[in-house]
Amino acid sequence: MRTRYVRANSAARRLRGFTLLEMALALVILSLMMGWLITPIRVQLGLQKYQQTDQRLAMAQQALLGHAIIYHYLPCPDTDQPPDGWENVLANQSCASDEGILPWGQLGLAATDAWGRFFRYRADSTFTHHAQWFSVAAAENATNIQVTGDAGAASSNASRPAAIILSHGENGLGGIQSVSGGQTYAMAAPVHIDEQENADGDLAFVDKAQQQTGSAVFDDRLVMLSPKVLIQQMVQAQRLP
Ligand SMILES: [Ca+2]
Ligand SMILES: [Ca+2]
Repeated sequence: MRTRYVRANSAARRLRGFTLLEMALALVILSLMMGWLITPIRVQLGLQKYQQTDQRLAMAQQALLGHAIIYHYLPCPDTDQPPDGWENVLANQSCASDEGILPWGQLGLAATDAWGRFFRYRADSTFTHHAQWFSVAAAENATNIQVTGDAGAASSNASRPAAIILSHGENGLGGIQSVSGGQTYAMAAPVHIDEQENADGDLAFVDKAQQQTGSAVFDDRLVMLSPKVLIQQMVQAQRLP
């Protein structure tokens, strides 16, 4: 009787031990599988946000063209703090500043990129005066804004757009974050030299593929409005001679 009891007891213990080992193994396998699954999902979500941001930038570009065709000038940047989505124009009909936030409300666009940060917008003053409309000659000679592939390469073949719209990318550095309830806060300053160029408020910008230099990341997204395209569209719409 006693022997049988001991045998049965040890068999039960062995069974219990085996089950625990199995459970541990199952947990290890499960956590590995979760890791494999979650990583691609994370990558996919990241890509989706870039795609969404690129779409919004393309729509903003079209909206600027449409605005120029209707009103004969580009809108001024929104320079309110916090931004309200509407341009800031001075009494003399010029812009309060050539650079600020894209006036999304006025253009009927989404307020921010896919990460919830407002789009930076700079327009050449040639194209933004609300009373003195630009001529074809003035548009062709507008060379204020310079977009290059890398900072410091401004002398070699810079593009000279009429305006640029910029998303500060996934890291958002140099941008303004929109928080629900109308709250906003400034993001930290950029680390990458070319992101610094995009956030310093001057006439030079950098447009290139994502890049990591040490711990500094370049992930900005930029679209330009070409003066040529602008003139072409306005002539077609009979808004320019
Ligand atoms: Ca960035
Ligand atoms: Ca700059």
